[in-house]
Amino acid sequence: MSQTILITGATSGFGEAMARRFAAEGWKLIITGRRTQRLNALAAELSPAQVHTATFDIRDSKAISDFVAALPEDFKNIDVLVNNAGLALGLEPAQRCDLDLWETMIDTNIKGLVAMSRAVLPGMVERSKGLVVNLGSIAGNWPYPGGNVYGGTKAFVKQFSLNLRADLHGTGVRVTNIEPGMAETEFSVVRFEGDKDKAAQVYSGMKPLTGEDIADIVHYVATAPAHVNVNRIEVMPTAQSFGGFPVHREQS
Ligand code: NDP
Ligand code: 8X3
Repeated sequence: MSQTILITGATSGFGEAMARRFAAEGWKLIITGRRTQRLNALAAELSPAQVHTATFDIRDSKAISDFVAALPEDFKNIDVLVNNAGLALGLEPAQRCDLDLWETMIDTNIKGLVAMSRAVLPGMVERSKGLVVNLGSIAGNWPYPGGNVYGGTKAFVKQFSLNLRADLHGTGVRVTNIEPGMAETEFSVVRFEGDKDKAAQVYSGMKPLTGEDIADIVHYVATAPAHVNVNRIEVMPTAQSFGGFPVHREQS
């Protein structure tokens, strides 16, 4: 019998690539996002794969619980939940940031992910089977200028993932945090409020990760034997590494 994967944020980037990958491997898909047309187009493209689509804003916790309660019988037993929907907004230093943008990141990357996990976990625990894959980021491990609240949300996602493991001890339910570096999706277009040229500059002259790279990793984690729990995977493009610590020197 084919397994069921729920992927949030499947209208572009990682989520869309995961949907294609898991459909090709014969999984049943539940795909979500705010852009209905894109979800429908993806479902049509993936036919004859069994795909259930749902349009809602991940920041709306009532919409999440209603969505999970109303899942069709065929899709109720979720084997894998990928908490992928998320975003970065801006790259300004903290003292100049727009508080609304900070709150949007917190509501989406933290509160949305937490609410979806809370809605799906009871079924997994009842069935003694399941996997939650969270999309963290290198930004949750390493500070960088302008990363402020985005990095803070991803540090939350990492620690929440590890704490879920502690709570789920003995239930058979697995949890993995995926922590990618630079990947070319719509991520930077969103971060720079639709400025495609500015977004393209981020990846200019280097080979970034792709949605397919992340889909490969998630597929590996999801198909590892039931006794194997991958706690965390941090992955970067080869062209990206680490810098030193900047020192501010006083003029003499
Ligand atoms: P994209 O912008 O391409 O995709 C983001 C997805 O999230 C879209 O499908 C979008 O759907 C969905 N989403 C955003 N806000 C909401 C919302 N309020 N309600 C419902 N869905 C929402 O970016 P990526 O694929 O790159 O990002 C996926 C995840 O990976 C994010 O959590 C991101 O932080 C993380 N990540 C990305 C990296 C990168 O460099 N690209 C690196 C490390 C982590 P819609 O707009 O239709 O609602
Ligand atoms: C996205 C990667 O380095 O832009 O999470 O924060 S980075």
